[in-house]
Order: sequence, then C-alpha cells, then structure tokens
Amino acid sequence: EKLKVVVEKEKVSAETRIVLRNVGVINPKNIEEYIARDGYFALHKVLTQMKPHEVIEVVKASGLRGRGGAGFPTGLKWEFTAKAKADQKYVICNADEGEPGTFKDRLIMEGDPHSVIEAMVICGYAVGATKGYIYIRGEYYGSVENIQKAIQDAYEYGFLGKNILGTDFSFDLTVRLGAGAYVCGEETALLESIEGKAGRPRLKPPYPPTHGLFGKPTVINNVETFANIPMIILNGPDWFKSFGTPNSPGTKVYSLVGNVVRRGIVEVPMGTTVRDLIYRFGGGLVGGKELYMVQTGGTAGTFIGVDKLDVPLDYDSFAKYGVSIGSGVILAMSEDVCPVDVALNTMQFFEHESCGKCTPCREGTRLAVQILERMSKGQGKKEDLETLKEIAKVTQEASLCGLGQSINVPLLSILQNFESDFLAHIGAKSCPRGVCEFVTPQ
Ligand code: L3W
Repeated sequence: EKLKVVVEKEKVSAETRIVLRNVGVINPKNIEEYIARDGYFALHKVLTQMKPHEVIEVVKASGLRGRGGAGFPTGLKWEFTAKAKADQKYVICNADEGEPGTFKDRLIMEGDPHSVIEAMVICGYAVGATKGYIYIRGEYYGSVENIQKAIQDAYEYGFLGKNILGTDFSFDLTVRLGAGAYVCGEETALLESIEGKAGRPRLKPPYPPTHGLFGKPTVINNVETFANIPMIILNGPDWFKSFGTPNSPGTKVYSLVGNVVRRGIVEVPMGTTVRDLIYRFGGGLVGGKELYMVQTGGTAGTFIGVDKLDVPLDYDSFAKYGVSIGSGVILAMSEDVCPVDVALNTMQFFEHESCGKCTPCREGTRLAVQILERMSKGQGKKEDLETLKEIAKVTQEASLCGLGQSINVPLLSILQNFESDFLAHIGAKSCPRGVCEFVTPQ
C-alpha cells in the first residue's frame, strides 16, 4: 500500500508534477528526504518482486517516449539492449543538456538527483547492465555537485554497488563531464567522448542498444526520461497513461523563455497547447506586447506564428501541424523581434557547433550564415531564399548526425511562416520589425 504515490496536482499554477514532484519539496542533498517520499521503493519493488523482462513490459506498456526530443519508445530501447548478447552492457544518462533555452534537466538533477539514479539502477537490472555513466554538461556545477553527493549517499545506503538491497544484483555509477560542445549531446558523439576520443558522431545504424559504449549494448536516455521511471514502476502503466495523449502519455517539462513574463520551468500533461504555456503559465508577454513568433522545441525546433498557438504539443504535433516538441523549449518573441535576425542567430549557432566531420553540415551552415548576414544588411537577392531552402534539404538528407539533419526544421519553418519579413528585406530593403540596420554596398 505504501507503494501507492499520490501525484501532487500543484495548487498554485495547476501544473501536473510527476518528474518534478520532489523539486523544491525535498532537500536534494538529503537521501532520507527522498526515501521519505517513497524514494527507492520502486527499486525495491523491481529487485524483490519483478523479473527483468517484467520491468521492460511495464515500461513498454506505459508508452513512455524519449524526452530528449526524438520521442523514441523507451521500453523498446531497453528491450533491444536486454536482448543483445554481450559480456558487458551499459546504461547512460544523457545529461549534456545543451539545447539553447533548455534547462529542465538541470532543474531535475539539482532538485531531485536520486530519481535519476534510482531509474538508472532499475534500467541496469532490466537490461542486464552492471555499469552506468551520467554524462553531465560541464558548466552545470550545481547538477554535478548534487548528483555526485547523491551517488555517494546511494552507495552508503546500499542502493548502488555490490549486492544492492541484499540481492545478487550489482551496479556501479560514475559521472563524466562534457566540455562545452553541443554535439556531445548527440548520443554517439557522447559515447566517443566517454571513450576518451574527440566528441564526433558515429554513423547510425547500428544503434547504441546493440553497439554502444566500447561497442557494447547500451541504453542511453535523457534525464527527464529516467526521472519518470520510478513513478511508472510504483503506480503502473495505466496510471501513467491517464496523463497526456494516447500516443504521447505522461507529462512534459518545458523551459519557458524569451519575452514571457514568468520565465522558468513548468511540467504539464502532453497535449498542452502553446497558448496555455505562454499565457497561462508564462503570464503573457512582458510589457503587454503582442506575440509575433514562437520557437518550439529548441534551436533545432520550429518557428511558428500566432495561427498555431492552439496546437496541442506532443510527439505527433510535428507530423500533424508542423510544430515540434523537441526538448521542450517555448521561446516567445514579441512584435519587435525580426525573423531574419533570428534565423541568422540560429544558423550562427549551428555553424559554431558543427563538429566539421561531414561536409553538408560544415559547409551548409557556413553558407546559410553568409546569406543571412547579407540579407540582414539589406543586400539579399531573390535567389537567396531558394538557396536557403536547398541548404535545408541537403543538410537534412546528407548530414551524418542529428545536428546537421535537423537544421532544416528551424530554417524551413521560419522561411515558410515568416516569408513576408524575408521578402521585405530583399525587395523593399526594409526590416518591418525595425531591427536590422541596412548598409548600402560600396
Ligand atoms: C534502436 C532503432 N534504437 C532510433 C534510437 C536512437 C536514439 C533515439 C532517437 O535526437 C532529437 C531531436 C531534437 N533501433 C532506432 C533506435 N533509435 N531508431 O532512438 O533517435 P533519432 O535518430 O530519431 O534522434 P536523435 O538524433 O537521437 C534528435 C533533439 O534531439 N535535439 C536536442 C536535444 C537537446 C536536449 C537537451 O539539451 N536536453 O534534449 C537536437 O536535435 O529535438 O528531436 O537514441 O538511438 N532502429
């Protein structure tokens, strides 16, 4: 009976907190406060009452999908790894949160580090892995500190190490730090980095569940994905599916940024609209300004106009409405933000973060920046729009990894949804938003 946990339907803002249930409630550096909120009960349940394949069945039945952005079914990943034959398997938490505007994983690690650790041990048991790594963004000093303290305490209390909770299951967990490269959040670049090599992506397939760290079967999940696991184990798949949408059950943790009044983190059911996120949770725009553009999902996400505010966000919304959920960024931009300037800024980010290994991404981003720079100075040409679309197509089709492959998402969506701004820069040589300063070529 003690295993039944009540989710806090937060009183103040009507958030639905599964992942963030303990954040701001417990002292994250005190393991006993986590235990007092049913912490490590799921691990106990799994180790004493469930077979590994039963754990996987529960995760599969819950419909949990990867919260890093791509939404791949978590239970399937675990199953692929469990079925792969090898003398050693690994569990990795991708905590290299680098998507501009995203800081949800940081909050989870700082506020409730044990939920991630507990989930990783459960995963290890389910797939037959005895070693785990948490790869944390190096600049996340608070996350590193709290995770390291939590690991130390978990060893002391017998939740990590040899013969966990007196069973014959053993699992070790180590922290690795990133060093500021966005591409190391791409799972295969992350693997290379842990192996001590330069963080450059590998060609996929084969995928990590069969060929991962040191070539061994490896589960790689995002922080938020893992943080859902203990509650799913305790409350069951049907409980989890009572939140969210049929194809994307559960909640999503969003980072609200840009010109909103209340910037910060909120957790709401999947299917919540962009309008609700900006106006109900974000409090609308600073200074009562009009909303002009929103980027959903992160820098690799979609730019939308106010006509798409009522799209329910989940893993289907990109295919259905052209609005991505990504890692959960909602970047609200007011009427005095210029799409050409924002497109330039976005492409500069990708150019800077491109690892340079493959030509389409390295050269495509460079060319896109050159074009947009010219356009923002009033020196754009009509053909430029076609060239930008061509760059989007080629980088998507020919790039080696997710970084280059996703450039088309922001680039095409901003060109399509804000075409009039681009045309004004080229044709009338004016910036309708009054942002770009035009320079007459000599
Ligand atoms: C086994 C197969 N595994 C796919 C696995 C694959 C990976 C996952 C998704 O991420 C997202 C994008 C942005 N057998 C498999 C298989 N898998 N087929 O499923 O794979 P994929 O290739 O669809 O996507 P991805 O490249 O891993 C792209 C987001 O990442 N992003 C940035 C996110 C940033 C954060 C953050 O900072 N916290 O999350 C940038 O692009 O949203 O949707 O594990 O192995 N047949």
